[in-house]
Amino acid sequence: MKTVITFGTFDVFHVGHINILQRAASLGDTLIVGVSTDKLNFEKKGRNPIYTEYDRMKIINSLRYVNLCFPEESLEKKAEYIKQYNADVLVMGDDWEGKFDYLKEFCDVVYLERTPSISTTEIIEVISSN
Ligand code: C2G
Repeated sequence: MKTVITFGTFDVFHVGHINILQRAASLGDTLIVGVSTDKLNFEKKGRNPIYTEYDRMKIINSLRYVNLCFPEESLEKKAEYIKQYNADVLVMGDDWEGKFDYLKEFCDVVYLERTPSISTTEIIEVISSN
């Protein structure tokens, strides 16, 4: 049995998120998703997500190819989460290419291509300009 783990904010959930989660799930038998907390997001991006962490986790939890999701409290805790959940593979979008190679001592690290032409930031910009 192979366990895959991935992380993200998944704010204003869109098809790019679906695509990466589906591809991540297809790399193993179990998919575990760490969802960034509102606090972590504020530290990373200087703004709060549109959807709260509770709603973002509820959306991720409702996907049939996600087996479990948990709050990701710190970017630096990835090694801890990988060990805690016995993950065999870490999947990240290629916007993070190379950034998590140091975790290769704990599991395989795979970067998947992002879906072009869609992002939470662009969706927010389009909505607020209308
Ligand atoms: N993604 C994608 N294609 C897009 C947009 C996003 O494949 N068009 C992927 C990202 O590469 C990421 C996942 O969807 O793997 C979640 O994206 P974000 O919510 O933007 O994640 P981020 O804020 O980068 O958080 O510990 C790492 C962080 O939690 C990652």
